[in-house]
Amino acid sequence: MPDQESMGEYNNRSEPSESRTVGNEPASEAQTTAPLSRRQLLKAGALGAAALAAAGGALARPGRGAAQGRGDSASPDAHGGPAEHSSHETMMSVGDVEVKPGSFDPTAFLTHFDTGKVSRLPSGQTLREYQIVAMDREVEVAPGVFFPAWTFNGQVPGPTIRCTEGDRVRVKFINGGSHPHTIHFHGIHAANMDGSFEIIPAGGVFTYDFDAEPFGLHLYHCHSVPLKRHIHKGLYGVFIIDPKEGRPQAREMVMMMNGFDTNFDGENEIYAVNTVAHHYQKHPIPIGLGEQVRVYLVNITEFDLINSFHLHGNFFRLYRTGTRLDQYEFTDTVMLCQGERAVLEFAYKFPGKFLFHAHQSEFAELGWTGLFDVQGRSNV
Ligand SMILES: [Cu+2]
Repeated sequence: MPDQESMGEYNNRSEPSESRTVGNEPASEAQTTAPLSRRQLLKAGALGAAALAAAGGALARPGRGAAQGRGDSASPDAHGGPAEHSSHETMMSVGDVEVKPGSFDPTAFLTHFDTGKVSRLPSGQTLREYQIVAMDREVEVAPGVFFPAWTFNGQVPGPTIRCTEGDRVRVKFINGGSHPHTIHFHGIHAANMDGSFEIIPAGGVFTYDFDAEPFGLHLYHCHSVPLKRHIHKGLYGVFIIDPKEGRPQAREMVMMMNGFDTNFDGENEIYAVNTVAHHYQKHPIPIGLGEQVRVYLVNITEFDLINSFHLHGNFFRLYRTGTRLDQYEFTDTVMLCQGERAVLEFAYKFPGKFLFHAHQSEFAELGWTGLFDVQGRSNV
């Protein structure tokens, strides 16, 4: 939900390189397509890549997705008309974001945890060292839709940092980006390790050094101003502090709910968990029948007040912020404000494909939808 007054200032910033062109495409080409709001896009009933690209305005780039898009959704005058497609077709973007060597793979990200370089301090305390480099990088957030992101280690979200309560965490931050950035970790630490005031200029280096506490599911993000810009550009990641006694055995995965304002109008045109719209709908997450699953769910979505997660055919144990092991809620939907997070635990009783998605229908249709593929023979 944009704040018109502040968004005016936001939109007026003078950075033609990112608001008018992508790569080598001149602004004049991009401007031949009238920008569509995300609501106009939904009215059109088409989430083909070409329609998304049109909504992205300057960010549209002809490619696999656009080439595979239906001709009618590619035509600008089709957008205002009635929906002509079946609901199955309109629920998902057309085409796929190809995972190439070195590019972001949401499937790999889902279960990748960076536990750092481990050593022991003279005191006996475990030391975990990490390196995070801020860099500008274009990210394909839907087929043919490229977002000029600011990233941690070249990916959005940044790497999932994981440690155990009581560890010493040392993060060397190198600002290889084109703007001043910081890393603000959620947690209990000294004021000068908070990443709020020590802004690191482009080319600068800073080492964050603190004890990991409290255990739970946290996050980190840039805290330079304007904050909403630095966050929505992609400078965020998940920060997990495990309890010393651990959590029960489970198949673990990280889901960061995010969105992308691809035409810089102060609203998101694309929604996802882990950046790529509909990725887990096109590439369902396989889990075993009866297998214990743990989802580390974090909401970083900018511009919208809340985001949510709804699980089909099941209920989950909900541990808010993951800071208590003995207290949970049993539900099938959770709503989180920006920066809020929750640990979700469940196991499936029936095999088959089950949706999970934002319970805001609009977010779900603009990319925030996935599938669990529950594999196994039912004995129920
Ligand atoms: Cu920043």
